[in-house]
Amino acid sequence: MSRPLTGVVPWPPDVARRYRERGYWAGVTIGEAFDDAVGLHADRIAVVDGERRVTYGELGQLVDRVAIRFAGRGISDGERVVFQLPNVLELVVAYLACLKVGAVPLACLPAHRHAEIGYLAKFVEASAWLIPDEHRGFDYLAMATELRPELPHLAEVLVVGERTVPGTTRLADLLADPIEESVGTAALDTLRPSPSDVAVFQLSGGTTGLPKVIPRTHDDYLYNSRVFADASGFGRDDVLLVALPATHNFPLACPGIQGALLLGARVVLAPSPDPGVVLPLIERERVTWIPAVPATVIAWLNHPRRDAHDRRSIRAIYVGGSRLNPEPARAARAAFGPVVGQVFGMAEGLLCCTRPGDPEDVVVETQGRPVSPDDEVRIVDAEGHDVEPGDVGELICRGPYTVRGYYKATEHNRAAFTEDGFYRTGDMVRRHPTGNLVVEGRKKDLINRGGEKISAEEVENLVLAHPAVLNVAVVAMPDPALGERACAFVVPRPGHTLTLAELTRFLVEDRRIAKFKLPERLELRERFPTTPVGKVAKKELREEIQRLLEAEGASG
Ligand code: OOB
Repeated sequence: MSRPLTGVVPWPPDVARRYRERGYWAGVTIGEAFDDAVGLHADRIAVVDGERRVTYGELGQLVDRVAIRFAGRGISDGERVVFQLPNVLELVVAYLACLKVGAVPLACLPAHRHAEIGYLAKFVEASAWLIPDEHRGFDYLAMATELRPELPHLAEVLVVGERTVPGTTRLADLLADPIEESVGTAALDTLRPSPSDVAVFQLSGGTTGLPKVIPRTHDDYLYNSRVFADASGFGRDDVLLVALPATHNFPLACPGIQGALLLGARVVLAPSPDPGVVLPLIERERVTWIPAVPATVIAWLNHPRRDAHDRRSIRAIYVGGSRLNPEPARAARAAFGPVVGQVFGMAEGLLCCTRPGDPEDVVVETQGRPVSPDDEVRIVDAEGHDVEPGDVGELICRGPYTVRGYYKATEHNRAAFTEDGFYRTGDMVRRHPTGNLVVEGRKKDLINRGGEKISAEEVENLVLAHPAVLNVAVVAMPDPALGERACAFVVPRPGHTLTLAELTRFLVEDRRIAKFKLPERLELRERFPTTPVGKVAKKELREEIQRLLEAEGASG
């Protein structure tokens, strides 16, 4: 029997009952749903990774073999596993293996470094960590060796690749372990988690000093994939291209790898979203369906060899993660055709998308509408009252796949959720006359760098530790390619100064944060503008950097 994790906020019993009665929560685990797909589609190709192609039958076997070995090492039954793999077959296998035995993947990214992993692995008390030996020039084994003494719960470091260091195990060697398979398979049945258990820990874009962990249950996350597949017209004959980091909620579960593999569809893994990688792959694999962020779609649009590759197989390019403005949306539809749609989603739950066949204007001007009939969305003012129809307000939401609280965050949950369980998204939206939502901005203090979310407070806390810094404010500055990048305004200590190069060195070498969080511009000031209550007036700083950039653009 599985033991439920403490620190998870459940849905109220009457609400849970309703979701079950209405069939949203099917009462099966993601592992069982995957097994059903294996049974139905054994000979179809499930995953393509470079030259490797595996059928559902083969994938099912691989997953079971890894699941048995994981269980044999205590990686089961609510234990947490840090996932930090690039887009490779082993990630898919290990993910499904965890879900089968009730181990909970923590959806970290290869870009995370000592600061993020050190904090998160400790916070969730992870007992295992999955890494490549090396990826994009970074030595993950060295990071593991360094962090390990700080992580008392960490029993296993599993490596995809050739190299190991003492205390780490190659995933391939684990598979070679001789164990009685029949014993193992019987064990799998006893390890099956409950559908209401946490299946996966997703990560919040984050607006606070420390990243927040989002518990997604088998019931709700399975529904997340299925209902998004329905709304966006994804089916078993689709070929999904995964070029975004695979553990992110969008490529993982909307409908993502998970949705595709429950339906008998095919997943094609791409090592990066670069047009030089993606465009030939679309042609070779006859890709039909692509989750993308605006920045990558714009890069594909502008690629000189864009039209050199056959892409007539594409039926859908869903763009989201950050705002796709109407102008690039029109350009994308002009280049790729009416296959381009929009998605506005969040790791906390709620998913909105435009629908196949929606009129051009709706697809270009809105971010879609909720995918479940039981998604409850409200647009409210600062007092929590509904705004007038068509006015801008904060989006709050609840529903059958939107969490009721972050993991082990009682204090923060009081602010992030209303008393009646709505999640305060921090996104400022308005309702389009068609009923769709238009994202107009946000209230939360983060920078959205081409879909990668940077918590301003998190970076500020790190910058403040620099000896030359008296005060800091990190704000978004507009960027033509990524939408936004981070700019750090700094008030130096008297007699000190600071350069961007030194700040970068400090954050990378001393504080060891993920590179995408680095401020990309530094502005020194003697003091900051303040609001009437004495807080740093970030709005003014954002306007200031925007004016500066415009002036530089005009003169340059
Ligand atoms: C997706 O998930 P997260 O958790 O990385 O980020 C969620 C936040 C939203 O609250 C919003 O601020 C922003 O990202 N966002 C958008 C957007 N899609 C997401 N802002 C403007 N326009 C959009 N289309 O980003 C995510 C999760 C599932 C599917 C797609 C994206």
